[in-house]
Amino acid sequence: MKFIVIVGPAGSGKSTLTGELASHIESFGPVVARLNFDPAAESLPYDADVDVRKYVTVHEFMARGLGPNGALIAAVDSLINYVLDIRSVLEDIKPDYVIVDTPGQMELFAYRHGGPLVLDALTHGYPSLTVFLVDAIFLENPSSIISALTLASSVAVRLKRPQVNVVSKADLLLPEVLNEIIPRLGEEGFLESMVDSDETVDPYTRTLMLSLSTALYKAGFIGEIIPVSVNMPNTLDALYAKIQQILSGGEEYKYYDVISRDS
Ligand SMILES: Nc1nc2c(ncn2[C@@H]2O[C@H](COP(=O)(O)OP(=O)(O)O)[C@@H](O)[C@H]2O)c(=O)[nH]1
Ligand SMILES: [Mg+2]
Repeated sequence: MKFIVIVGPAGSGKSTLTGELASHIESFGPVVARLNFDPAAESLPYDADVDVRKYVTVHEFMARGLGPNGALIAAVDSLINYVLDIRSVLEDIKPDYVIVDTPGQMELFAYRHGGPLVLDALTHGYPSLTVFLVDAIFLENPSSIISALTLASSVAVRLKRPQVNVVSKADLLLPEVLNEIIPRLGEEGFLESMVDSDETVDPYTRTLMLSLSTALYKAGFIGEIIPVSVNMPNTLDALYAKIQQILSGGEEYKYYDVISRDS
């Protein structure tokens, strides 16, 4: 059993990718379990094999007086009580992969304790990785690219497992972004050169953006960013290949795409 944890902001395509990637992987033979880990999900575009809403829903916390956001946080925190049950249901299914569809409230994973804690408990003892989704609409200019990648890096340092960064809804990308910008993001100095040529930013913001770009590059964090669209099966092939490459590496797998470049 290997866990593929899909994380990303609300609307970035996590639930859709969970369903489509599961079917895609199954078409090659492996058994895949779809785990809905979002207690606030209204409807899902796939049949969940395990659904946390069987154990907790945001509605019961809202009925106790919490607002929607507080209720979700409390619901995710309370999942710690059910993780053993969920693991044993999964162990009975005996899947090769479990795809975990998470809530879009990024604070759960980027700041709060509960998100990483329940994911650690869920995946303990099994190989796992994060697939972080950046919505195609956030890749329009250097500042949105940098802010998306810094959010991705916040998640990586909190979840502490290998992470594949994906641009979701790649079918919506302008051809020049898909063909000329994304493939070059991992090149030394490329993001900095985009920042330099952006005349809309003031000097302070430019300095901050350049520092962040260089830091993300040096940490090997930009590496490869995989464009994925559920409407383009070849992109699902590329994502599955990357997942297999990382998860088959056992203890030896690389933390990110590329280990720190100046060491
Ligand atoms: N064009 C396009 N739309 C997508 C893709 N993946 C998801 N969507 C749409 O994006 C919206 C949000 O998707 P959803 O999976 O619910 O996002 P989540 O909130 O992250 O779970 C839905 O309307 C999906 O149909 C994609 O690859 N291409
Ligand atoms: Mg969803």
